[in-house]
Amino acid sequence: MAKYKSGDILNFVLAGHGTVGKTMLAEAMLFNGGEINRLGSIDGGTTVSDYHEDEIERQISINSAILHTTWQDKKLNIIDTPGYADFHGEVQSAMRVADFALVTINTNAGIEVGTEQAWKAATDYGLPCMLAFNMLDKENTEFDSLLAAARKRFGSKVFPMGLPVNTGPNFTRIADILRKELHTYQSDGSGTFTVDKLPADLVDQVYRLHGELVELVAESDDHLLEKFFEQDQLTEDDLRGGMHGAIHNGSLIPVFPVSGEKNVGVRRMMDVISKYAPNAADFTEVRGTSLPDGGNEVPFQAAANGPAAAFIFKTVSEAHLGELSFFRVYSGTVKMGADLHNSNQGSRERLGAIYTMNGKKRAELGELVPGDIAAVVKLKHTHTGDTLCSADRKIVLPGINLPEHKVRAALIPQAKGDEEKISTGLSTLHQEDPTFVFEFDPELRQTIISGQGELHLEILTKRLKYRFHVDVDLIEPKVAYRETITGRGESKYRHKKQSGGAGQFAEVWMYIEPLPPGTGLQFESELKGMSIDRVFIPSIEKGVNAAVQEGVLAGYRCVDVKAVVYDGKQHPVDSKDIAFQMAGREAFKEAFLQAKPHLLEPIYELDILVPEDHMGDVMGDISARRGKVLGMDSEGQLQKVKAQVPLGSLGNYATALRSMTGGRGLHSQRFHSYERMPREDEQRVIKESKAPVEE
Ligand SMILES: Nc1nc2c(ncn2[C@@H]2O[C@H](COP(=O)(O)OP(=O)(O)OP(=O)(O)O)[C@@H](O)[C@H]2O)c(=O)[nH]1
Ligand SMILES: [Mg+2]
Repeated sequence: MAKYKSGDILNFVLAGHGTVGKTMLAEAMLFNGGEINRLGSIDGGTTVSDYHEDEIERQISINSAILHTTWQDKKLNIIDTPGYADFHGEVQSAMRVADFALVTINTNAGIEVGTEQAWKAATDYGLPCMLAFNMLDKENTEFDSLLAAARKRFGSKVFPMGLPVNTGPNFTRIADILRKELHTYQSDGSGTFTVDKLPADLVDQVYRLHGELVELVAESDDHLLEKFFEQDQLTEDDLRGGMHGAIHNGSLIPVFPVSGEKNVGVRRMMDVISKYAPNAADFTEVRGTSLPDGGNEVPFQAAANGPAAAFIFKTVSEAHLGELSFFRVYSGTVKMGADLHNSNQGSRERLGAIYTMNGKKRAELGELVPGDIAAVVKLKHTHTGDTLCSADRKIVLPGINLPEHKVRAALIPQAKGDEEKISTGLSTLHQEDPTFVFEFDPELRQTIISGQGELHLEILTKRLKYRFHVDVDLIEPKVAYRETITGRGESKYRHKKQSGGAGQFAEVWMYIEPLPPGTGLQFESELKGMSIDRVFIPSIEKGVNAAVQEGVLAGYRCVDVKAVVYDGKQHPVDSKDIAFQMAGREAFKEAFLQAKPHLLEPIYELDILVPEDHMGDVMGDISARRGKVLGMDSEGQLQKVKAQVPLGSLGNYATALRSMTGGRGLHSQRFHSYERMPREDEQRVIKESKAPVEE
């Protein structure tokens, strides 16, 4: 029998901007719950969460860590996510399986771009949120102004569950709004607190806030609201009874004043979470697409004794253990050895050993009820984002909201002959982490990998080295320019070869004209009379196609051109397919050069999120990159800039933006269109294309 019922399981994500103390807060929760007997530290590289080598070395979280502890007989499944923007995919996959988000904010820094990202990810999945105002043990923290800012940004439902009394290095005291009492925590990090009466100067404020909390909770539910109007208040029982629903439906967004590092306020936060936060039994209606009919998602009821459905939200490869697939059970009871169906791959999977994890520490688990999260080893065909289910009810659960790619690089093997190992490595890594993709671009003749940021790509190449034993370099990819024309061009090209062997003869008369953008190539014949045998038309077209692929000006594909053959000549013996191919190709090139040709460059559209005080730098940089700003909008306390920038001057924009804004800016980018290049840049590209190629 599973130890916990669905109603005893709470799944939540710790998310927020980078280095706001999420991992330390998780550490404090594990310590308070008795999972560890001392608090680790980031400096010492000893936290449960950040156990990977890269994380210890850089002192940031890179992977989300799946943790759990017990508090008041509830199982808290905590997913500690990285705040560094390159790893936002980890936040998305964690939110996908969580039931609520604990968005953590560094009280000194206020609402940051990572706070906004976390909030957006949570609301996109429809998750209720709570806020932890952290690091209150730092000098000069301003709890009140952050509270005001958060209410302005996230609404008046944002409500403090406590008021910090002595913020700063000696932070130990919090006035508790629900209980109307003063809690004084031990300063030794043990996390325990003593209870006292409120100090006289806080009584009024705390009682007033308690009253406001009652009103907020009453407003969350019609039945409670009626009672509230009748009695002009709620009983303490009604208040507590209503808290759960109010948090669940977003009518109350509790704020917890804490210091994770000093373990102050954390126990009380855990109390409130385990008593009132949404639990797995609140989500018995699960949506999925049934197979084989497909179509719209349909709701079905989760039941511990019903058919199984589980979602794989993360895959990691651990030394000595192999692939670990993290999953959440949505329906049915899942056991080791179970035969399940992978709906995404259409294959069968037998579950290996199931573990409940705390960072790298694992314990074997017999079975899992709906709502619980665990890891299973050595699945054969299952990847991140897949659904495993009973063969009697085949469904696909909704996938992960993957972030757009933000950086691209060309991957160059250091040694010849590694191509196959690299491609196996890349596909395995992509199956584990779908926020990066790779493809061989036949036009550029480069393997292009796209991901979330430079660090993301760097980590991937490190994984290629350690797991697949290949060394690669990342360089800036070539740019796929295009060639087109703005005028009409004509050519009468004669191809003639008589020296040695069989002769070749063909003459093609051709004109070309511009077509609207996005049309590509159109080839037509307006041949009249019998000057050229019709069997040669496909030969001419083949030649034109070859010229279009090879490019004329600088070796890039020609687009938006109509090529028309209207006359020509042939020879009774020497005219043949190859001769007309050659003539078609050269005629096109000649006509192209006369038709006012020019280069087009790919333009990318960017959405940039930055704090107001960095707007000047960001806008200046956009124009230095030959970009144009299309518009601005405020998004909470940040500015959102929409811009278009030529890919050729986009460089590593993610990194540039990070250094321009001290890590407070974010962007997303996508291809927008091809546009004409300025003359000067065009000449440079043409010149570079003529330069001898280094081998
Ligand atoms: N003073 C103080 N420092 C803290 C607190 N919590 C964390 N820190 C420090 O802040 C730094 C970042 O802490 P982490 O817990 O790694 O922050 P994080 O949000 O998990 O960071 P990422 O996962 O990399 O986004 C470390 O140096 C911690 O020691 C706190 O409550 N008070
Ligand atoms: Mg962390």
